[in-house]
Amino acid sequence: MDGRSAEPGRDDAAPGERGGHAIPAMLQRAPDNLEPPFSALDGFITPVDRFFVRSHFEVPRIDPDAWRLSVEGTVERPFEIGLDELRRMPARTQAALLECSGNGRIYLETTQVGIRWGLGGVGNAEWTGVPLADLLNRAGVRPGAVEVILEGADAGEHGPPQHETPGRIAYARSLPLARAMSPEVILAFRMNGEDLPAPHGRPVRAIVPGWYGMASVKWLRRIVVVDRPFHGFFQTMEYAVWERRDGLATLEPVSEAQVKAQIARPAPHEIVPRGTTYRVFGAAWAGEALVERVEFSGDGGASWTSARLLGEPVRYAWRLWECEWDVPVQPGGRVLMARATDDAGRSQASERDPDLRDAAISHVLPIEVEVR
Ligand SMILES: Nc1nc2c(c(=O)[nH]1)N[C@H]1C(S)=C(S)[C@@H](COP(=O)(O)O)O[C@H]1N2
Ligand SMILES: [Mo]
Repeated sequence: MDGRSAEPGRDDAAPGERGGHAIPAMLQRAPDNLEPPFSALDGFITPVDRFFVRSHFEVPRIDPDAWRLSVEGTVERPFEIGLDELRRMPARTQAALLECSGNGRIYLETTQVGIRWGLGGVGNAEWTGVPLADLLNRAGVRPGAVEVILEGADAGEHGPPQHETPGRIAYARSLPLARAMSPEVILAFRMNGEDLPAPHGRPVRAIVPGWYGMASVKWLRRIVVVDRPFHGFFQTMEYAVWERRDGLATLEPVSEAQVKAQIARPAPHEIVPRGTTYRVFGAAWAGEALVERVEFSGDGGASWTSARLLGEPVRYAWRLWECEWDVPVQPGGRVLMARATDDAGRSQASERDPDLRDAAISHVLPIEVEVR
């Protein structure tokens, strides 16, 4: 058997993806958090039924006809807008990757509180929506504004005892004003050409391309322009990392996604036939930058070869890649690795940086397979 033919839909496809079906794993129920197997990767766009779901609270029930989004705070002309009016505004369609900042958490050794993602907390979809800047300009941002808070309609009490919230809080995240004003930050109502599905934010969610998924607030209900930094739960207690400045550690909200390559096939713990040539296949992404290079190692990082980048570069989306691996004749466990570098020369770290807490898992991951 040759690894080249290890494609979903073929008879020799990895378990869990036979016939092209990739059954997402339920990582948590109520709220449902779903992780499809990353090994089912088979194209540039992730179909909706294979797109991971990360929700902190139950999906809010929203009647699209009654839905209103308010734009308020440090603005000249606060207003509300409904779905029909939003859909009539000039929209743009763009591919963008979402990676949960906890994607890959099973590779961390520390005791963690977050959801235990494997490699599947990432997807690449095509989103259609209206630039946030167009709504902010209509409201007229007042001088002194520094951030824009995006608030979802989902709410609840949250976290283990050491993280208790002050009663019910809504899911909310802020963006620096300059980022909120950039044209690719959109309020999306379509995903891969369909109306946005309920688990992904129906009727309208934000898409903040190049940032980790937590910034792309689902089920939008309020946009609040503020004249001081927001220190909400989801950018302090969670989704925040330590930065060192002048020898002092300061907690900063997680923002831009870091450069990263993942191996889709072979899947972790897949049995690979010895002495064959296996077509290793995966995806790489680089936040707001472009992927410049992907390297592959079949021997736990001792030696590296360049992978082929497939297709064309698309900013904010992932880039598929492949690499031939001469599988050793000697049976036994092997550790595979992939490492990406972006066009600013940034590369993945080989060791985990503990300042990143349980977020932004972008160091080189060891993928164990069995050669037989
Ligand atoms: N309102 C709201 N928006 C949210 C979340 C949430 O729980 N509530 N989760 C965030 C996180 S952590 C991620 S990774 C992405 C996941 O988007 P998806 O479920 O469409 O994949 O949504 C973000 N937006
Ligand atoms: Mo996330």
